[in-house]
Amino acid sequence: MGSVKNKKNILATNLDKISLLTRMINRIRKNVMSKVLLIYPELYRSPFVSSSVVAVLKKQFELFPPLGILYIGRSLLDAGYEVEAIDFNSTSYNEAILLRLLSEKDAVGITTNSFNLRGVDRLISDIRKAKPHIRIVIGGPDVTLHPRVIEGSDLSIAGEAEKTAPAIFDALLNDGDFSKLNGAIYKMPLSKRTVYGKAPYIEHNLDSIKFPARELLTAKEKSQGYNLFGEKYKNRIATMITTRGCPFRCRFCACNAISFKKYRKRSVQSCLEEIDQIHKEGYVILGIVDDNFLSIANRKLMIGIFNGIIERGYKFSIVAEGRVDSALDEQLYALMRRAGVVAVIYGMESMNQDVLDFYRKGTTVELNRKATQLTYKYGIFSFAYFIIGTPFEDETLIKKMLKDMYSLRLDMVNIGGLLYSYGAPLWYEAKEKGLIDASEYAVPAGNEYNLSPLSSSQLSSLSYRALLAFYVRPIYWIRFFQKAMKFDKRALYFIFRILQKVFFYLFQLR
Ligand code: B12
Ligand code: SF4
Repeated sequence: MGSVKNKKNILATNLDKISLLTRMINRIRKNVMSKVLLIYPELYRSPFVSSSVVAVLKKQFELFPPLGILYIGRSLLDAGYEVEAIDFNSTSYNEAILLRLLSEKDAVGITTNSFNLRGVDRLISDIRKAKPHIRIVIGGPDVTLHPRVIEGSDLSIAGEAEKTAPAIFDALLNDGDFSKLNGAIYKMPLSKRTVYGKAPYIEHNLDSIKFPARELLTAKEKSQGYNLFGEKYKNRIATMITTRGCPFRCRFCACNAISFKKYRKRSVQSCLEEIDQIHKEGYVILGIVDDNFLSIANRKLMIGIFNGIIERGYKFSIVAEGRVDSALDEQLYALMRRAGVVAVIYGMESMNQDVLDFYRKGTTVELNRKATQLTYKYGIFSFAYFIIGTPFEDETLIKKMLKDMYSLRLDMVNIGGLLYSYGAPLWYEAKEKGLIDASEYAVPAGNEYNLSPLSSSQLSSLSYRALLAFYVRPIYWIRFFQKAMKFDKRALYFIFRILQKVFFYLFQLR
């Protein structure tokens, strides 16, 4: 009797195994057949960012390939999907291209941020016209900040998604249960009631994420590339990210809401392995696109990465973003130069200490000066962001601040009006004071909302005029040519290309 029972048990276990195997094979076969298109939509003119800046960005700043869809692409490729990707900032949007890409696709994944929503709307409507029943899923910073179903899509996903992407597309394509998906937001088919799935996913161990599938956007035969640095370098620009989130809490910045206040770092070893791969794949320009890479808070990782690049003898031209507190350690600048950093982008925000304190920036006007001096000394191109429009900044204070800004030896600046954007501490404060409504996701500072003594259009025109004035100063050019001697040859070429494009568009828009 016992042995019959045993045999039955063994048979049952084997049948279980066979059925699991069959399900796995079916799933793999299904996935092999499933074809996914990932899209980074076109940036649209926005009512709240200076239109000149948006236009310059839109027309000429196909700076870097977007990483989000490349990470998701890698994870889908590994799961057996066929994947194509397109960035409609590097390849101009047109319906014919979209139609070609959509043919034979089963699903589309789109990244949205708060600045490309109009592009996303048009995209979804064009996709639906061409393929009414194709499955569409939307993710990205705007959904994370403001979890909702994006009109016309089947599913929206808040949070990070490289680990969950196969499950998301599996559910999407096989009528799976969305409620089990992390960060899912969708509507019930009949009642149209909005339903939220499990909590958004956030990866705690960044080293466990596979490297992005860069080939999806830079393969010559498929992509128009990123033309900012010229034809020769079009497909030789790579980006990477070494940390997610930020340890600081500036009041105007939504970064901590997007990363759920979780600051995470990769190990030096993982970053260098990715850099080895990027080098092997022939990329020449490397953008390190962390929210905050250059910072004294990130000193160990910076030193490890830059030393690794120097030891390997790689000759990248590197661009990185960060804080001026990096100026507390001059050695970092010497190291950056040796590792091939050609340009740094600082969030300086203001040359008025009260303004910096209002933003809880945690930096000083003196550090702004020091960082500019060190960037100058080591022959690195400096680009800094400034913001005007705190509640106490009148025209006199702003003009004084701009004068102080002009005294810095910066190579390029961007001056924008303060934006109360959803997710940033200032947005919540203004909402609590009843100055803005919960439904207003990006409000430009201005007296229309009692947020500034000046109107938003005054702030916008002040910033645009200041931007132009910055470049027409003779002293700017004298300093620039003095510094140009310090740039290495390739950096100089890139820098001239950037400036040439900026001027062309700034003056064209005048
Ligand atoms: C590099 C960068 C740029 C570069 C390059 C852009 C590019 N091609 O990627 C440049 C300088 C051009 C740029 C420009 C701008 N940027 Co920018 N940028 C970044 C930055 C620093 C890194 C982006 C990145 O690669 N992240 C890493 C990847 C892995 O994350 P991710 O893209 O969010 O993708 C993950 C999830 O969102 C999700 N996901 C993404 N897409 C999808 C799709 C699907 C289907 C699913 C399921 C999931 C999913 O899964 C991904 C993997 O986990 C981010 C900040 C940040 N840390 O993300 C800001 C950020 C995206 N930018 C921002 C802004 C405001 C801008 C500008 C408007 C700036 C300006 N004032 O002009 C412009 C607009 C550009 C545009 N085309 O829309 C904001 C957007 C905020 C918002 N409310 O939406 C961010 C979040 C910065 C911030 N803290 O506020 N930017
Ligand atoms: S502005 Fe920069 S330093 Fe401040 S919180 Fe945002 S990313 Fe961090």
